[in-house]
Amino acid sequence: MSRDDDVYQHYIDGEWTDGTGEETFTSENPANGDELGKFRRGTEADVDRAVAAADDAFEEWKELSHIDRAEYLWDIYHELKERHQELGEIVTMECGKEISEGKADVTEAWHMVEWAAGDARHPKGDVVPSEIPSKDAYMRRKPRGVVGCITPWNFPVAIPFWHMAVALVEGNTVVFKPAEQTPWCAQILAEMFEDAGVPDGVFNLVQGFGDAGNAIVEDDRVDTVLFTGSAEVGHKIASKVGGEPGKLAACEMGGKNNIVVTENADLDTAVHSATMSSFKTTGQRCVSSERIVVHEDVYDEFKERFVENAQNVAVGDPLDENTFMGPLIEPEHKQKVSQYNQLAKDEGVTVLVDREELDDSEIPEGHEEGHWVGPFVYEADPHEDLRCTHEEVFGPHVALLKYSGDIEEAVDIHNDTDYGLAGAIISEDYRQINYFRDNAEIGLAYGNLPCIGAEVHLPFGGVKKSGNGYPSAREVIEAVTERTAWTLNNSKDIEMAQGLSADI
Ligand code: UN1
Repeated sequence: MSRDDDVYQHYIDGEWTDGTGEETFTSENPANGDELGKFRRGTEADVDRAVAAADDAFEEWKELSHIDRAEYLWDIYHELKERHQELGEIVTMECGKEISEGKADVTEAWHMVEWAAGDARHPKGDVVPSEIPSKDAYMRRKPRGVVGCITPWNFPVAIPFWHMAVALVEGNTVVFKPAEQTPWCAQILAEMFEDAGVPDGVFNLVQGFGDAGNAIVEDDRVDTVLFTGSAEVGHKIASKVGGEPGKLAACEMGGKNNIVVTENADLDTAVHSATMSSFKTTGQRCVSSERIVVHEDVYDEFKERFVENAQNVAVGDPLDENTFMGPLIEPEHKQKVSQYNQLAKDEGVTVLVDREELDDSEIPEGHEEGHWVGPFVYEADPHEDLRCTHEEVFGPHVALLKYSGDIEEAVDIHNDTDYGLAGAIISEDYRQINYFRDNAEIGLAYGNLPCIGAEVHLPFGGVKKSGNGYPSAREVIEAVTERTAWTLNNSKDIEMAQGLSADI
């Protein structure tokens, strides 16, 4: 039972529990305001119990083989696949992404599980020739211990598995604090861990807010903190944990991502890629694009076609397959997006599309309480230091920035933000494409594609303000394992590297 008195509980040490707090909170469907469930709000004491359970469980869990640990995850993999439609709809109901995205979230989760569990059958570690022929040297990985996973609402199934799947297969135990906007999805994941028979304490769920997340970050028994979310919170976590010897944080944060469209770009590809990058998930991906940098030779045609798309993309019920954009996640976020739209106007940009307030006729019946907003598109001078073109909005708020020079100028404009997560170039000239690949300051770079839709077996992370290690996908192994450099002497003589004398 994950519920008592209609309030969902935490999952700690293999048990569903109310925890110590009195407070509860509700999850609401952002498309219509319907209540989806009531949840216990976790306290520092609940985190303390969860970390203690994870710490105890680590001793036995780390002794299992990778293959045995992966067995539990294969069960979850099958369940994710079997329940694809149902879970996709739950993702859509809880976070408002249109249904194909809700289902893709679940698919991405099982891809991550498949990657991590499949990897258990691949011997890992490097055999490195020693400079002394009688010595063998190699690198062994060991789990770090307790891993705290703090995840965002916009990929409520995929990102928890980005964090947890590799961590668990490598032998770590986990304390999971999901975003307070999507506790229902987290609850279902916890039930999957219970159903799979994962040993008590290996996986723990504490529902709640920032204070619970902070308790994870501050707990000395937590060895690694994995965080995906806002730059503001990520920077605090990185600096707090960075000050503690032996503890590690890997944080993946936001972006102010660009699409560069050069003078020889295929405009069908350009308009298609920019529309997807800017408006899928209603702009609420950390890889969403809010800046389109377009060469003057193709600017007018690109603008006309992109504006037409922005005026016409279907905003509406995310469970309807014809919808392109669902609602924003919550009223506070709608207010933030609206403030940035106003800021752009105050900063003197030329507004091209303003669908911030949708017509009543666009709002589906029964969805009047949704947090609706449509695209907002404007043109601005790329060389002006405007807040609206440099700060992350996390919404369908897009600047068209015209340039007239060569690819170097386009990439300079591209790099002129504090962030460095994702970006794309649309060009038919391989020299321009290669220049972008080598000089764009980002972790995820795409050619002739949208800048969304990364695959789990590639590294996922950014540079500058966007990243501080990789809490996800393929590279997460670096954050959840220790490396031991092991050197064994096969001779009776002791011979040292670097010509160091072994005489005593
Ligand atoms: C995020 O942007 O918040 O690359 C995560 C993508 C997805 C993950 C996005 N695979 O669009």
